[in-house]
Amino acid sequence: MRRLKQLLDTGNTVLSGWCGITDPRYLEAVAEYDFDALVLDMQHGFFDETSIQNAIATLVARGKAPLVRIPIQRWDTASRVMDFGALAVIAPMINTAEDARAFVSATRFVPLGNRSYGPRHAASLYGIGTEEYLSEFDQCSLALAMIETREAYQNLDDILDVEGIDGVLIGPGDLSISFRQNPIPDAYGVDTIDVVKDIVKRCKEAGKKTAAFSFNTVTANMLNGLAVDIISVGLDVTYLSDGVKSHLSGLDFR
Ligand code: 3PY
Ligand code: MG
Repeated sequence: MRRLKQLLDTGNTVLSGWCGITDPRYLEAVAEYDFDALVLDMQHGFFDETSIQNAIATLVARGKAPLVRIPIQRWDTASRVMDFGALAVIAPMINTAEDARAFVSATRFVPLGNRSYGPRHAASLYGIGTEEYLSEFDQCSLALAMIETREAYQNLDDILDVEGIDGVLIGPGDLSISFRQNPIPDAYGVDTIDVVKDIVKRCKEAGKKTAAFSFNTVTANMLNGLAVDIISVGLDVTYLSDGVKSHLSGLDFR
């Protein structure tokens, strides 16, 4: 539970994968690789309340930090996945300080928020008592607001000012869609790359953590050059398709 915080506090980049496929055997296979964390995606991925519990437990058993992206404005789910043991909740489409305050209210205990008491499962998952969990969890877990629209960018300082927001996760696809007003994304393209750099810079100035999604090692290395704290590389569909591709390439009969 404390490793994610330790990595972040010591300035180490957290390397994450990204999964929306819920089968535990599949997650076990991904968790064998050199990831510090995995994002479990309830927004565009297939996790429901049952599969997300199993997935979180699967990752905790393998020493990987479970980071959960909830569907848009599902504050009930934000609290529940923390009760299930998520170490970060990622809220998509946080566009205003009001959105950010609702997010904090669901993910923080008093006095910062109004998270309802129910920590027994998470505490036992991490092998600690509920009191220890309560005294530590607010320090060990992250509320990450996704900045992925022009409106969110315009309101960035107000969002960062909300106490209890630990940092942002940049969604490069939606950000480009919003800026270009074109449904075909151009992640990290010419229209938004300077915006991405500015988001990272302003977060750092505000003392908040930065996280971002990347598709491949080229964009991941670019993000590392910007000193982004949590970098996710690829997603389950590409892990699978690249694996299949590598199995089939080199056959001399196709
Ligand atoms: C985006 O790029 O919009 C994301 O949400 C990352 O998955
Ligand atoms: Mg998005």
